[in-house]
Amino acid sequence: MTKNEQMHSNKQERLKVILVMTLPPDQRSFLQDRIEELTGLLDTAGCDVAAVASQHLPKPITATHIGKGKIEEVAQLVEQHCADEVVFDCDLTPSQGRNLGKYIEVPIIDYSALILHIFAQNARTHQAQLAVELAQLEYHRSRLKRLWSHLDRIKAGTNMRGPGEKQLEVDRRLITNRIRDLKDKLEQIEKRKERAIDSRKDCFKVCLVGYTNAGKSSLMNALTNADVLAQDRLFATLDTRTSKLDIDRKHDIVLSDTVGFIRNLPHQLIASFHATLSEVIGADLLLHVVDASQPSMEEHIHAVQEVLDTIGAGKIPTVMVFNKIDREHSKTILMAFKRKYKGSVATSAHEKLGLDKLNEQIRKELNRGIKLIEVRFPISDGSINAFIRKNCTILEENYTDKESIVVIEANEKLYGELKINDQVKIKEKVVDKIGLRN
Ligand SMILES: Nc1nc2c(ncn2[C@@H]2O[C@H](COP(=O)(O)OP(=O)(O)OP(=O)(O)O)[C@@H](O)[C@H]2O)c(=O)[nH]1
Ligand SMILES: [Mg+2]
Repeated sequence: MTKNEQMHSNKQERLKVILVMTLPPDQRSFLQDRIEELTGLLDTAGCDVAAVASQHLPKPITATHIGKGKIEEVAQLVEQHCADEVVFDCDLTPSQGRNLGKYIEVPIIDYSALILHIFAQNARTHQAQLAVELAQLEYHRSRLKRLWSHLDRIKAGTNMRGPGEKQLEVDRRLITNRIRDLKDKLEQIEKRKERAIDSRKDCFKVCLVGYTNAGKSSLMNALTNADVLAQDRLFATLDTRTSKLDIDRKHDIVLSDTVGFIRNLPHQLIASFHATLSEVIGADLLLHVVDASQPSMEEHIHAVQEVLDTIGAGKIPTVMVFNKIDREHSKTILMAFKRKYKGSVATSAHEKLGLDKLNEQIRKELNRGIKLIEVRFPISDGSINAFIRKNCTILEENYTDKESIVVIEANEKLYGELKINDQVKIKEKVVDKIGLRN
């Protein structure tokens, strides 16, 4: 049984690890927060931190990331605590992993491997399992050499390849085939997902995003009757769930809950979770949920913004939601954050505080840029007629022999959709009448 399977199958048997922190000197003040976060991640992965070794080098050492003295210290800590693994707070190159392995006898796990392991542990649906397997294989493909290098020592001659190298080729081919297979399967799922998203194209799509454990799923449950899983566990949600948000008499609004983010989310995961993240990319509005009881909430906000930028969702209108305000936290800090992020809302999903304000803010965003427009379309075109009747507030209605002429209110989204239809002629009557219906 591999170590990962061992971690997975036997929850009672927890592993002891030595944690190595490598923050550069200018980030030293985050050390305690980062140790706590890593300890939380390791706890989720079924590991206990036996000891922490830190080194704050301005630039990592190319061959081993940390210096020789620190490696010796880590090796001693492993012996002293009979540790099962050494976990780094950062990513290691394959050669750094190999070099460190010469001095440290237990497995060495880097940050990406740890996050991938937790995702694998929590993947419940078929789609999430495929996406995690793909990310893990992409990660391992570049590290394959390490597994088989011991066989290379049995090389027969300079022109002959050792058994390790042949084995490596076989493994690489198997992995490449499996990766292709997984990508095909995920592409099929993505197509199905696109069709589902397309069927909601007339709806105003709101998506909960945020750092893992911020309370996105709890808010989803508090705002709708979706009944999604909310747990004090990192990456409890790895899929998307969408539910109707019944807060506006005219518009259909849907709310989606999705996978949480973390600092330095492995790029393999971002790529393989594309189908899941498509819900975020296609949203009209993001609710960026922040755990306001976390001292490092600003850092969390930046980490989430970074992921949003990476996936191309950085420019979607966003409402900041400072959640868990029932917990002890500094009111002055929260005030400063609310000032910085205009239109933000403070909530408690547990105590159901601030939910009306949040709904009001969503309605405001829905009506952002509302315009009063005159729309002319062929009287014979039933689909445009039906679209307008379903989605818009009609203020005036007239007819000629060939045309229907209606004066309607349309928000930016509806306006955009009408504008691309070449059967429709639009004349703006009043520009940007925000709050027209209030
Ligand atoms: N005190 C308090 N706890 C909350 C609140 N909202 C959520 N929690 C708790 O925070 C933990 C994480 O909540 P989730 O809703 O699962 O968080 P999430 O953002 O969906 O997390 P992931 O899916 O893992 O990314 C759970 O233990 C919740 O009970 C809140 O308003 N107040
Ligand atoms: Mg969740």
